[in-house]
Amino acid sequence: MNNNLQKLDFLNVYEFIEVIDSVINILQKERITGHIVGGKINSGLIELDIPKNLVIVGDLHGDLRSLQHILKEIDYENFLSNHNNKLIFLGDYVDRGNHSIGVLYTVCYLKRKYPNSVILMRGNHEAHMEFPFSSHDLPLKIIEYFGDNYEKAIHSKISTLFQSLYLVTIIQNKLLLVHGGLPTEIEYNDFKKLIETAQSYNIHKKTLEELLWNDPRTIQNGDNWEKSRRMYGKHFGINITKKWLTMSRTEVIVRGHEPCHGFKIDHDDKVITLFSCKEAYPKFEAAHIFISKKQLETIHNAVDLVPFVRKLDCCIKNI
Ligand SMILES: [Mn+2]
Repeated sequence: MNNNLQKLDFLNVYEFIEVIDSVINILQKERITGHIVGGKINSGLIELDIPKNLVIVGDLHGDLRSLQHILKEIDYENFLSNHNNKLIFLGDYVDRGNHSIGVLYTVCYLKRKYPNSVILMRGNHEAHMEFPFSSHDLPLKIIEYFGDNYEKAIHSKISTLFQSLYLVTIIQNKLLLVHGGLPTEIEYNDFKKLIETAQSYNIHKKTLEELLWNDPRTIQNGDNWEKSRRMYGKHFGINITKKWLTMSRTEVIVRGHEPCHGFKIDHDDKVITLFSCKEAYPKFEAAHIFISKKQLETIHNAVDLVPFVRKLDCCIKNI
């Protein structure tokens, strides 16, 4: 592992702020130019051609060890040096685990060094300003790590970073990636219009809430959605999934947001949930997806993706 990523225990506040600042600048520039190698950007939406190789990482929740294992497993320096390869994070970098600061630093370090290869998406844990909840322990971690003096300044920078992260990634004709789920009150084409006409990064708050907080479920009463047991968001049904897949001309939804044994499949094999951390969820398993262009071209549903899900235990044995 690269030196800068190894000595995270000695990370100082200036290094941390510097990397966060750089990534804010990169993300703002990406939105202004509307361009990333192999794709185009429209505010919170990225549309990519099928990458040469694609890695997808789900929720990390401050689990630096799992993240480092994944990076070793994919030989990240080699992988990311080719900007036709993409490493996409589905969000939820922080809270629950012990190393939120280390995970945040690492993903930002990667985005700064390999801006065209790394895509950082936004999870509900990166939207505590809009949708506050009690398990948001990042402010405490900032104090633990850097002391009281910097908490406000760092927190405000991190909030700017979070608001610049991507909400939906489309891999042309194949995958739609989102942290939580699909909105029930708006359709994909209207979402696209909303994104295209948005003057700022803000989109309708209800839509943002659903993208970050929704979960796929079988809805019993034949409706398109039901109330969620979470504080925010809804359960969306298979009809919503089908509608969004048709309109976005993709075949599978890839999302995070729920602990599972590495992955789980919903909605007639049209939705796969990916989970990539273990520290805060010892009863569950961590995994990531690694798939080449050729392989991705043969994918038509979530079951087809399963051979390309790599569980963390396999990675640990291989190191
Ligand atoms: Mn989540």
